[in-house]
Amino acid sequence: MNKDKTNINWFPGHMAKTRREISEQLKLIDIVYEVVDSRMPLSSKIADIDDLIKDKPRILVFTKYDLCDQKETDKIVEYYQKLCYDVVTLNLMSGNVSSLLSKTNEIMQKIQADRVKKGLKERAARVLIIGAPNVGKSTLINRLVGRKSAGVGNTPGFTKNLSWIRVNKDIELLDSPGILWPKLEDQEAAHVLAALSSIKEEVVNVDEIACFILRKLYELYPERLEERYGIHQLDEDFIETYELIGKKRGALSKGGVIDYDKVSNIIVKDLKNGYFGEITFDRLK
Ligand SMILES: Nc1nc2c(ncn2[C@@H]2O[C@H](COP(=O)(O)OP(=O)(O)O)[C@@H](O)[C@H]2O)c(=O)[nH]1
Ligand SMILES: [Mg+2]
Repeated sequence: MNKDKTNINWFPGHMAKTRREISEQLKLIDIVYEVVDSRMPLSSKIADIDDLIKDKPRILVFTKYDLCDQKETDKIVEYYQKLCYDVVTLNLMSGNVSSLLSKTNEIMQKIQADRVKKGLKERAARVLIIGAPNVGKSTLINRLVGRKSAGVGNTPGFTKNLSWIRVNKDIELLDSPGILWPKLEDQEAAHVLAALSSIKEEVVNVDEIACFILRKLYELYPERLEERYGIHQLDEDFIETYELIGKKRGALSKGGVIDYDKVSNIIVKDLKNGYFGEITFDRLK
């Protein structure tokens, strides 16, 4: 079993283009919703986001709050609040986004006052959603918009027309979110992302991710490993561990030997399906 971490180095070529497009769109935007996954708010946070959005008002939206270890995630929420971020935690499965809407209106009041001072009319808040793949951007858009998915008009003058969706009388949303990538140079974060499925399965080695998950659970939630697999300790090369899990879960190939590939897949799927309970893989340093 290869227990060493290889380099996850997946960096799509169109990143520079996306950043340029977002920075053009920002001129038309009042507020940015920066979306992160509550199970990994640090690892899923976009690289160099502050350079990109500068002093544009922003709400840090923690999605999947229902899936996280709230005690640990709340420490990270508080960390950002101390840095003067506006933070909202959401369970998008419940569909309740009222905390985000009221925070948006709160921020917008100041922007409206500034507009009026400049002799401009008040208008609906224009919002752009940005975040890494799989953090819940599309789900958030659907929750905000509900069934009213019709565009509310185009703003010409850019390479492509932007189309806005009306959330309510106070808020309009740019119809497509900005997809950017976290700092993959941080290999710990890259592995957390891969484990919690923000990086496509084709570009990561499933054995490696499975071993990373075991190591992480052993470090942070050892009792969950014990509950699910009856494991009290990890061995150096994971062979005994795999044998134990394989036997417990019936991952045998013909002839009754443990099928290591199957075991890896079981571990990755168990995490994906929430069988280790509510977990948060990020910790503040
Ligand atoms: N349990 C739970 N699942 C969520 C939440 N938000 C998103 N998801 C799930 O996360 C997955 C990725 O969401 P999606 O909106 O497609 O992410 P996007 O790639 O950022 O657009 C989907 O399976 C969603 O159902 C949430 O708050 N709670
Ligand atoms: Mg999407």
